[in-house]
Amino acid sequence: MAPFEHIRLTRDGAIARLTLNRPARLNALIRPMQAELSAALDLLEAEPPQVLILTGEGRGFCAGQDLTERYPQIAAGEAVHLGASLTQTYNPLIRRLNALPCVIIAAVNGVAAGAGIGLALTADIILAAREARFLMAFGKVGLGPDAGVSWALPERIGSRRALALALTGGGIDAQTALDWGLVWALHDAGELAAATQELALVLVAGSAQAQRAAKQLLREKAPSLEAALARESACQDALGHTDFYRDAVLAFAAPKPAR
Ligand code: LHQ
Repeated sequence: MAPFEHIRLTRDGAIARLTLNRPARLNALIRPMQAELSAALDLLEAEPPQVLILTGEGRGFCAGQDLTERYPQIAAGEAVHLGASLTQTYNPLIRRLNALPCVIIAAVNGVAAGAGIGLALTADIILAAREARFLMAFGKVGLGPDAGVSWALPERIGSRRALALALTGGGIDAQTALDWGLVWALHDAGELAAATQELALVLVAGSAQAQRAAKQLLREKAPSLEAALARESACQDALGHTDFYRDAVLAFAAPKPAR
């Protein structure tokens, strides 16, 4: 689709695939890569696919921030301003991925560390290779969780587990991630891409409007049952006017010829 150096963005009908492409560094994030991700988001926002697959090239998904990027500054005794880096680059990326109306599948092909977990957590469905790991590497380098992890991880695995991981800087393997509900399904590494494509095809056969509505209803949790019921009613009211719903009801409930 577009010529990038550190990422790839391809599109096949209603399915787009965004691949982090710095395999020698386990797809660790550097500024030019973040700029490319921002340009990719411009394209995805202008023409949203129905399904976006987010994955990594090589044996890693994303090792988080590239720790060599700030080495010269730190080695020279200069101050680094991580807050500015977050507000200017990471936060907009996470915000924009979360705001995409399409279904996002993360195919976590290998290690996801630090901000790499944040990227994976922007997905609605996470598939993972059996060898994948989720490492809260922030703690190991003396940082707290960022890239939306402090918000999204407790929501998926519970606040106590998320806090223990943040405090220890530890990680979990793919099987634990599955057991804790972070991951939807595990696949052998060689089969992850095909399984992801298969799921994407199932999704594109469904109603994009209904998927968008489900995403909104479930991700932006209503503050009360009454608020949820009101939002559901408004949603169904709109979805009841779609061709998809009309065709499905006609196909299912039309009188069958007598046998
Ligand atoms: C890397 C990295 C890496 C550079 C592997 N950087 N080269 C922080 C600051 C600012 C703002 C925003 O947010 C953040 C949040 C964060 O993301 S903080 C967390 C940053 N990430 C890490 O601390 C992870 C560091 N990496 C590791 O601990 C290991 O590499 C893991 C456990 C991910 C993988 O271990 P292995 O499977 O044993 O692979 P490896 O260590 O041999 O890595 C392969 C290569 O990738 C290696 O390079 P080399 O030239 O020796 O082959 C690594 O240096 C490089 N690499 N992560 N983050």
